Amino acid sequence: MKAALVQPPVWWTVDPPLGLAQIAGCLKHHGHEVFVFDLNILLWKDRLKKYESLWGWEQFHFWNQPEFVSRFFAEHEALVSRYVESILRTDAPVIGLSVHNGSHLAALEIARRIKAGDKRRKIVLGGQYFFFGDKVKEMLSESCVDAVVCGEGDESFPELIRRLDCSGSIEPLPGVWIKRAGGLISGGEPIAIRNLDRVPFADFTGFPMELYTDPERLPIAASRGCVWQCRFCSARAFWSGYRYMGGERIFAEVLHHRKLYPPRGHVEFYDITANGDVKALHRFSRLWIDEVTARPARATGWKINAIIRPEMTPEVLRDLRKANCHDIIYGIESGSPRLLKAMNKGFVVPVAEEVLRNTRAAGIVTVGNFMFGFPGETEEDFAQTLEFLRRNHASFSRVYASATFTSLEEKSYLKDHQKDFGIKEVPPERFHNLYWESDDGANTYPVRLERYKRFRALAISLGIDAYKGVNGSLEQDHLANLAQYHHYAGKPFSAVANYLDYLDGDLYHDPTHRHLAEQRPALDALLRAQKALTKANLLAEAVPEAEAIGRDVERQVRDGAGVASILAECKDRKGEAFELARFLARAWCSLKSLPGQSFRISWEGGSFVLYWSQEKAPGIADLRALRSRMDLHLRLAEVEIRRGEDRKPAPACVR
Ligand code: B12
Ligand code: SF4
Repeated sequence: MKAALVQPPVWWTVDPPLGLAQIAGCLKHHGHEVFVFDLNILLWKDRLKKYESLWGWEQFHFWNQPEFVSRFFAEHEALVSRYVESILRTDAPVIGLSVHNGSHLAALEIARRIKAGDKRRKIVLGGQYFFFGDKVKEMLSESCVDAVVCGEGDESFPELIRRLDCSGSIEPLPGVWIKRAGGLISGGEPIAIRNLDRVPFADFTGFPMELYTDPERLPIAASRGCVWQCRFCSARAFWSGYRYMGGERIFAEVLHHRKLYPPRGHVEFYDITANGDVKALHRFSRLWIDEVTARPARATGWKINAIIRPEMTPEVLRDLRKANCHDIIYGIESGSPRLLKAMNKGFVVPVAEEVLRNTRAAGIVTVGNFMFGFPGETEEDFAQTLEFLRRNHASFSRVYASATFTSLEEKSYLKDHQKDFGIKEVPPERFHNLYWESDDGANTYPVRLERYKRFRALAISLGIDAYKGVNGSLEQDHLANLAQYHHYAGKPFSAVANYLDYLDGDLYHDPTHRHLAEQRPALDALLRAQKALTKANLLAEAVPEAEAIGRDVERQVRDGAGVASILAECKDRKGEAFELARFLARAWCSLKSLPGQSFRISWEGGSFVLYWSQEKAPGIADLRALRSRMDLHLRLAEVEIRRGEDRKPAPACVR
């Protein structure tokens, strides 16, 4: 049977999406004809300039915003329609879309267009978005979706298609949800594949290989799951248990790709933990050493994610290197023994130091992942991490400082036990995986960002390569994230200032322009309030009962009075006292015009001070400066949108 497979945005652009290639391999193995459409890379290639940086992974969250995604599709309509027509032209009766966190809305946009083109096509969704099962009903309730495959699709999807071929309808199978008689039916729990040696090779034929940004690299996954259960990690929830391919099976797949793609001399292992079974990894290395000794032209560099364990002996590491293992990335996370324990990491510091030293000594690029602000991390713990880096700097070729510091990942132990870790409780609608803070307020996003920066600065000063992020600039992304954090924390001025700083480096970033535009009414109201308050403060010097008037006006506003009725009540107040009440009433009333905002005016040291949420309002000059920068940016954005085709950078006079 014919099947079309589609990768919607957003996925990264470095190499072909392995999940889709894996499904393609499985379908071909069962004799189906497969057509692949990596719309992620195709749309990335021809995206409008204002969406240029949207493929940076710290910005994936924009793809979870319905309004943003529909605008993106509307603005790329001609392109999308062309691809949808090509999908329809394959005549494939079944079309599978690979969905991840960040691509579910785009998947629906594409599915709707396919169904509108031909409603007989069966649309099946699969991918990591459905590993937990909680998103199934929502997605399946969309009329454009016919079925959802939960969990690993290697066996269930080919079986679904086989039955469709026989019976003409989609049947419920373990892991597969379908629609029937107006309801949703589950075929039962998904089955995790126990024997990975049985899984067919991933298939990259049909992917536009010339478009991926790394021309040398091919992905492979030789195991699923992890042997540990670190508190912050969601690996266990994604992949049950730890399953791995034998050395021979890994060898066979690497060799297969090596022969098919001679220019692609690097294999990237997407295993979360490639050394969960050191013997299998070692066996693969020995086979690969024999192969490249016999045929040096086949030499392939490769890279793995690994855990620190004593079985990574100098002998194993030397063999890995001989087999051309270039890089090993170890999850170190912290140099504090106390914190490593709290994280449930399965190693102790001395073993880490030894394994790192031996890895480097074997000639392997030795990389350490570090994270910041794990709940309970004190300045002393962090100092131990810095000390660990100093002490072991000669063992590190590179460090990856986690750009999300400590993220509360869905289904991680940490996310599910926030209270036990002293994370401040917030209503579910305010929950944010990045912007959480500790009960005592000592561990916040800015604090974590600060530690991240100090860590990177130390690494750089020690001559260690400090990784700079994927597809973009981490500094830029942090400004955007900091802006969102301030927005989240109810500090709109700081948010606006960060957005503006962000735009200085990424002038065309459409979502940021829109965030700023959303802030404008609030800024205008605040500007009016601040002006009125400045006048009130000038008068306050001459009015002894200023504070009492302030309280009186505040009470009246709280009771719902407007400027006119407040002034009517103040008739008996004369001259400056009356004027003071007038300006205070104006300030209050313009603030009241901001729905959903919290603010207060307090009397401090003989004058009135305006607070907007927790943020002290900036002075009038700062406000003007902000406004003029904002206007300039918005004007440029509008000009840019009008200019359409001509997308040359605007003159450099941004500020
Ligand atoms: C490559 C990768 C990345 C890349 C690219 C990801 C991207 N979104 O562009 C980068 C570096 C950008 C990245 C970033 C992040 N990642 Co990541 N990443 C991976 C990694 C290593 C490989 C993915 C892969 O190719 N797997 C192998 C293939 C074979 O599996 P698969 O895609 O799931 O395919 C199977 C099924 O899903 C299904 N299937 C897939 N497609 C289809 C289609 C159909 C039609 C059907 C029927 C079935 C089906 O069948 C396939 C075979 O069984 C995984 C770890 C892992 N081994 O999975 C983590 C992983 C996906 N990442 C993870 C995390 C936590 C992150 C980050 C949040 C990290 C961070 N703190 O910043 C970010 C967030 C990015 C995001 N919003 O998605 C988590 C969970 C992700 C999540 N969505 O919650 C994972 C599982 C690692 C872990 N901790 O367990 N990641
Ligand atoms: S070792 Fe890595 S993949 Fe395994 S549980 Fe810990 S953080 Fe997750």
